[in-house]
Amino acid sequence: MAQGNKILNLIGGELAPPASGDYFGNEDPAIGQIYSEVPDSDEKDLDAAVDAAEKAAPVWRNMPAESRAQVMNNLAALIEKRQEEFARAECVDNGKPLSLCRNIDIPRSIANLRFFAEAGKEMEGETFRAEKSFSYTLRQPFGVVATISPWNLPLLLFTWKLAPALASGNCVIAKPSEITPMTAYMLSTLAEEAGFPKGVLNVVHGRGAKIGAAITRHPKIPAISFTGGTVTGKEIYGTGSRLLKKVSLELGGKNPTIIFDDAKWDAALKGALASAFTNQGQICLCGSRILVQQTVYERFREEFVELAAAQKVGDPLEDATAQGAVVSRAHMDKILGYINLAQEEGGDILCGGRRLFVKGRCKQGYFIEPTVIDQLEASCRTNQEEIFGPVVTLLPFADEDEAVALANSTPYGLAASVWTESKERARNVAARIDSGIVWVNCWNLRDLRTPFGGMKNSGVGREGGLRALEFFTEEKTVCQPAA
Ligand code: TXE
Repeated sequence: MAQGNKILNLIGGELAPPASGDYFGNEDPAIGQIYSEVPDSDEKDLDAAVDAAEKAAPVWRNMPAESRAQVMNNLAALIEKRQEEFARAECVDNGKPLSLCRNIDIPRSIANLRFFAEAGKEMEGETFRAEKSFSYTLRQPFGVVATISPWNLPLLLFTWKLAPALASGNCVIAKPSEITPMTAYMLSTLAEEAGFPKGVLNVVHGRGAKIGAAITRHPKIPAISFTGGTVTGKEIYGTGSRLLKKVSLELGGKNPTIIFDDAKWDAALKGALASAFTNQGQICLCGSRILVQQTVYERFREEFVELAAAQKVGDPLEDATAQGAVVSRAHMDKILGYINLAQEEGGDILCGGRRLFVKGRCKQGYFIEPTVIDQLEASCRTNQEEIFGPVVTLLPFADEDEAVALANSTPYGLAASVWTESKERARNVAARIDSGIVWVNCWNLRDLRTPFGGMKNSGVGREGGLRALEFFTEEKTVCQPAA
């Protein structure tokens, strides 16, 4: 798809190289080699994209919601036809197992487009009758909005933002992560065939500090939806709030998995394992602190470590692989740095703890052994900061109160999972945990209609369902004298 492996921007309906002509390398992390080139876009490209989006705005916003939905459904169908191609591209770009791309990333990306195409038809206003007046509300698109998305679930999170922005009648400037731009590029090559009018969907590739920062301060972009790291989120929020932009932030997590001694044992063990290591631990929803009731702590530790050590780490293209490569050398070094820190803080590495050298084609890839650590204080940096890799800590607790206190002891508040057979305890604990979502006896089960987002340093605002459509629209009250 990329000509000479060069990725292109989509601006005003044209696939175009960056104005500067500059590119940088895009690595396949499983082999540690550059395989494609990413446009190093700058303000010139952004201005062209914003101009094109502004021109297209009246066309798209005045199109009936059903027609917009049709175009989005066409795009979903085109991706579906090429599902295997997209899955392989995501696997190569990110390092995650191909099976995960086939079963989660690409199907969910298609589902995002279809879900919001339908939801866009459901947006409604309210009516208010009073003695002297009759008022009603209109939900109207901003015109031009931006989305900035990360590398851990590249197409899934790209479409999770893009779809509600489009469905609510906006033209979009979408910036995928420069670390995993390939599937967003592939999507952009299908926009014309899907029937998007030129300028409705613009994809601008490049570095966060350059094109991302330019998007954040652009005077003609009034709303930005961001998913990524907390440090970047704070920067975007700072600039955005000074310019009175509407900003939605979905940031990091340090999520607790809480295992009570009455939990269904095998389900809890498997749930904790999936929550710890799926996508190499690189999901903001991953449970990176496992809190286990003292009465079953020893048994859990022994069985969990055995399962973690048995995880098949290796070539992400192989069917048997459970854990692929982490996303980049820099990210691998960050994770290994945290493992060193854990040891300095007195942690006992129960399994893993090192870079893994895989034989064959992946010998220079960025793999890390599934790592389980205990004997750490809840307040130490390892237990407070987001590591975002295949690294979990175990912490014992005595009772419900201590479990809740430990769960709430970090600056984050994105997700938690609670494993217990007591319905009353599940209700009590769920109510007391400071996080945007609490799963009971499950993990990462998602109903796309439900609110999604975090408390504390995990974000500002909620995505999902109508809330995402609301974010991308302005509400207007129209008032007239009562008849
Ligand atoms: O993400 P960044 P990074 C966490 C995780 C990870 C850490 C840093 O802990 O180790 O964040 O990851 C764009 N203005 N998460 O640095 O930078 C960037 O180009 C505007 C959690 O790789 O936040 C990319 O498109 N945009 C997370 C997007 O922001 C900027 C997923 C996200 O990248 C910018 C990923 C700037 N100044 C990492 N700088 C989650 N919540 O799921 C960068 N970007």
